[in-house]
Amino acid sequence: MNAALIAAVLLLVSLPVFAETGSETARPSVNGKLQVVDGQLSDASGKAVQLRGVSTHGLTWFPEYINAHLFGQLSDDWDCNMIRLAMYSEVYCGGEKEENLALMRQGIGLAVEADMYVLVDWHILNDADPNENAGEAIAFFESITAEYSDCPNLIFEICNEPNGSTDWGDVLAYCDRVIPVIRRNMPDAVIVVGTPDYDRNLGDCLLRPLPYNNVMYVLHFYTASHHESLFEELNAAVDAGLPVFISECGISEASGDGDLDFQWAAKWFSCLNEKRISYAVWSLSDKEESSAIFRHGFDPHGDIGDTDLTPAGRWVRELIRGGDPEKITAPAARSRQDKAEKVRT
Ligand code: IDC
Repeated sequence: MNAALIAAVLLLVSLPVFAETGSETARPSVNGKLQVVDGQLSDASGKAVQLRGVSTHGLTWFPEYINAHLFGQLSDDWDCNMIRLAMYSEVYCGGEKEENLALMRQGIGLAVEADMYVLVDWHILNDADPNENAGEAIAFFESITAEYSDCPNLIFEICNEPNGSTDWGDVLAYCDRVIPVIRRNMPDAVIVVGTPDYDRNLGDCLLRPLPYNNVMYVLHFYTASHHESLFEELNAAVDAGLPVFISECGISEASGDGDLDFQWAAKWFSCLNEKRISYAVWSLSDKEESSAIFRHGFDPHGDIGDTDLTPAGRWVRELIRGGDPEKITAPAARSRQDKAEKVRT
């Protein structure tokens, strides 16, 4: 057999494997504009898709991470088909609007170049109720949707994590102000909406769903903190037909630091893969906290080598590349080197 024939036979043998595992990665250039069909995120033709990617840390805290070489590696080498751009509303509204806007625009442009979907995140956190800065949010979404109205890559996350005393009624009121603004410029864009208690309460959304098409409800989990009850919250909501989107999750504790829990990570991500639920993992940074993907001191303009990754980063890369969550090798505990690094700094 000559080489070309061998290659053709190998290709034929491998095709059914791809079809069976559904490991093909949806891309904006191929799959086009997204929509929600029967509770499932789907492509322009109505085919179910799962987006897998990472979330930046606060844009202005890690601005160097918004660069073409890094985004290119995430897309090509990690197989990310989505990136989330986390723009802290408190920082934006607190006087750093221009810096944030510039990084947001740059990030969107680079995501488009790298053929990834991009989640535009209005990252409320200490501003616990999205209504607090709703005026700024409306102006922001109005200008971004006017600017990118023809771009199929964009998904809008209109409030990161409502918390404190904010209830679903408050979020609904905010949605009624913001969603029509987005819809004027982009009538079909997918919009994902934060839920009360730091995106951990889907029950009220089931009782009072939003009166808009192409919206999804957000749940966030951190595998070293969130186990049975939140896992059940997700499963019950999805089984009841609610479109759920995991715009942020981690394999650390909810603080973004502390222990990693790979066993619960396997359970959570197996469930997401099985149900084709999209997710972005926190965070694309080298901050000295266990959820960071990169070791402290990583040069974000350089090539990503294995030793640049933290234990979380190594696991997450295999996950996004399509590894079976139950089979990805997990380090037994934080390595001595990690602990030493932590003590030194
Ligand atoms: C955390 C960061 C941490 C930062 C803190 C406050 O990891 O470095 O000091 O925010 O800005 C969330 C939030 C996300 C948190 C993350 C981890 O959406 O902003 O980032 N987390 O605590 N929800 C649950 C966990």
